[in-house]
Amino acid sequence: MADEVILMDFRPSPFGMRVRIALSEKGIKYVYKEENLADKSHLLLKMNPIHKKVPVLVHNGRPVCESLNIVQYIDEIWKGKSPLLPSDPYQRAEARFWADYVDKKIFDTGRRVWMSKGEELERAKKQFIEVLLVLEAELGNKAYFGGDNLGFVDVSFIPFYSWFYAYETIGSFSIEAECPKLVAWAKRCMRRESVSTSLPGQHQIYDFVLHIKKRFGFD
Ligand code: GS8
Repeated sequence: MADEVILMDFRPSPFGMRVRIALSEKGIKYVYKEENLADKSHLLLKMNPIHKKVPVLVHNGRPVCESLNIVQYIDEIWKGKSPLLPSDPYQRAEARFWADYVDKKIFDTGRRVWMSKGEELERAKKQFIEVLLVLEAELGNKAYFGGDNLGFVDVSFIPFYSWFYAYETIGSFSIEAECPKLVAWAKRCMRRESVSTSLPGQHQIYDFVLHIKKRFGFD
């Protein structure tokens, strides 16, 4: 029986983008279901009753939740093509550490950049750049965080590149000026079809962020 794969997602979600990239790297065909997060579907509430969030991967009727968990699941189920996690247990632990670092730091510090003003914005920008510089140091001279090939940390982090223009425009700063090697890495990732087709355009994300700011009264 052929696998039935459904992805419940929301286009601007960096977490959903991770899953789209992983599925594309593995060459898996799937049904894409866009969620309206202001009016969540019955299916989403049923498939992710604990967090009620996207992304959710539904594989042969069974839900898998939380993006990093989903990417690991995809890597384990479809082992043959484009391994994302290293086979060595220590390197695997390191990859999970850095993906967790991205998870804990980027979304929240980035959100402070686009939500705040004045001194708070200046503090947020400084902190955001510090986080990016830590990641740039970890990348070092490698082509990808995964070495010669795109790996788990790359898949976890690259979705946020689609948010860079929004952070930069709202915060009036240049990420490329602060972290040139990281931006070169991001452009390298973008040359891969799995990445370029999974990320929305940076201007689309910027418009989305402006819309959110207005809707929640942060503008
Ligand atoms: C985060 C998912 C998430 O925040 C993961 O999958 O890695 N740790 C989770 N999803 C958001 C959309 S992206 O900002 C979401 O579904 N929000 C709906 C809500 O909070 O009600």
